[in-house]
Formats: sequence, C-alpha cells, structure tokens
Amino acid sequence: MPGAANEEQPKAVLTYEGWFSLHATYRINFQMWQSWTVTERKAALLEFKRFIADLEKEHEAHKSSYALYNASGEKGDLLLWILQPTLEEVNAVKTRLHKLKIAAVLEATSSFVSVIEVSNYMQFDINHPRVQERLYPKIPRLRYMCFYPMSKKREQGDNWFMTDRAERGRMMRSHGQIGRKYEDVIKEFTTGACGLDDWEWGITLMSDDVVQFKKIVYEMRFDEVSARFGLFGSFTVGTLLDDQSLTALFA
Ligand code: 76R
Repeated sequence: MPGAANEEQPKAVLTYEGWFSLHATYRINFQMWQSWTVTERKAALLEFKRFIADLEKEHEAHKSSYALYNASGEKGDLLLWILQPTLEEVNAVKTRLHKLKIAAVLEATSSFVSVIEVSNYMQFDINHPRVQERLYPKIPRLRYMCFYPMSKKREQGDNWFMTDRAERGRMMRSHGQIGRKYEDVIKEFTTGACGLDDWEWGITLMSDDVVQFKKIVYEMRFDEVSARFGLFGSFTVGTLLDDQSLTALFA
C-alpha cells in the first residue's frame, strides 16, 4: 500500500505533473523568405503574428503559456516553448504553426516533448501557491532563455536510480540550496520526459542577465548530483522576441 507507515519507502519519488510542454527550434530559410514578394511576406508575417497573439491571449488568461526567443548560434533561429494543459493541445498548436504560410520557410532543427514536473524530495503542500505556480507557470518575459535536456547516470557505481532514497534526498537538498541562491536572477522550470522523449528531463532557465546561466550551470557542476550523475544534451540559448524584434528578424 503506498504510503503505509511501516513499509519501505518506494524508490521512485512521487512526482506531480502540470502542463505539457514542447520545446522546438526552427531555422528560417531567409533566402526563400526574401524571394517572396513584399505582399506575400507581409501576409505571412501578419498571419504568424496572429498565431502569436492567440497564444498571448491564452497566456494572459492563464489557460496555457508560451515563449518565443531568437536562438543563438547555428542550432536554429526561433526557439519556441509551448505549454498546454494536454498533449493534444500541444500537438494542435504545432499543427497550426505548420499550416501557416510562414512554415514554408521554417525547418525544425530540434524538438523536445515533456511535462512540467515537481518531485517531492522535500515535503510540500501540493495546493501551495508556489507549487501551483511551478506546475502551471505564466512564463516570464525575461530577456534570455536557456534550454537543455538532461538525464541522470545509470552506470555501475554511479546509478541514480539505484541510489538509496535518503541519499538522493540529501543530494537534492544540496542541489536546491544552490538553486535558491539564484532565486532573484533566474527562473527555473523542470519538465520530465521519461517515456516522452530521448532524455529524462528538460531544464528551462530564464533571466535578464545571460551570464547567470553560465554561473548556475558551472556552480552546479561542482555539486554532487550534477558532478556524479548529470548527463547533458544540447544547450540552446536565445534572446527574447517581442513584436518589434520579430518584425526586425523578418525584415
Ligand atoms: O526544494 C528543494 O530543496 C529542491 C527543489 C528542487 C527539485 C526537486 C530543485 C530546485 N530542483 C529539483 C529537481 Mn533543479 N535544476 C536542475 C538544473 O545544470 C545542472 O547541473 C542541472 C540542471 C538546474 C540549473 C536546476 C535549477 N532539478 C531537479 C531535477 C529532477 C531531479 C530528480 O527528480 O531526480 C533535475 C534534473 C534538476 C536539474 N533547481 C532548483 C534549480 C533551481 C534554480 C532550483 C531552486 C528553485 C526554487 O526553489 O525556486
């Protein structure tokens, strides 16, 4: 019986799931874009902005959320993060995007499907506003966003999933202590992807100071849970796209 006091604690920690998530990057084929007539470009950009405005309306009403960033480097040009109550709705947003005129110049360069996750290594009340805010976040409009998928090692000697529950709790406490030092400068979101995508978690960081991403990730590399068990995928960083910078990008 789960929760029976005299039973051994289950190995898997209880997790709470919130909104479903898609992180996707797209490369813009500017050659093709510029081969379109001014009228075609105007119509396509207007239609894209209407799509964004609809996401914005739902975000404002706190029914779902999203973020749109200009990806740095050659991993893509657009970094889109979609949060919706169901996977069907995440798919619907993606499909709607694919059917826009502008999609003809977009090439998907990465995608990560997951679900917002809060794990109760530390005891908390699920109804606490802070927990609800983590499960159903209104993504802040901060200048920079960083996303990366990660897993935890399953090797002889260093296997996170074979590690004693109390030991994992101790390491997560230390992890949380480092994380909380950045509370004022970084907003962090954890999404779980076991059974959904190729890594176990997705980490999304947002800040008005891009250097803070480097600081937190570097500092955590020295902390036991990341140092011993962390396996990291591809990092993507980007700058906020608002109406003005979106217009400039497609100018
Ligand atoms: O309350 C607590 O003490 C801990 C709360 C907490 C959990 C359970 C927490 C806090 N995290 C948790 C879980 Mn986290 N986190 C990461 C990364 O780059 C790296 O080395 C690691 C990537 C960052 C930057 C980060 C930041 N965290 C997790 C999990 C799931 C673990 C599991 O279930 O096994 C992962 C993979 C993960 C990774 N974490 C925080 C932060 C920050 C900034 C905090 C404090 C946030 C806050 O309390 O508001």
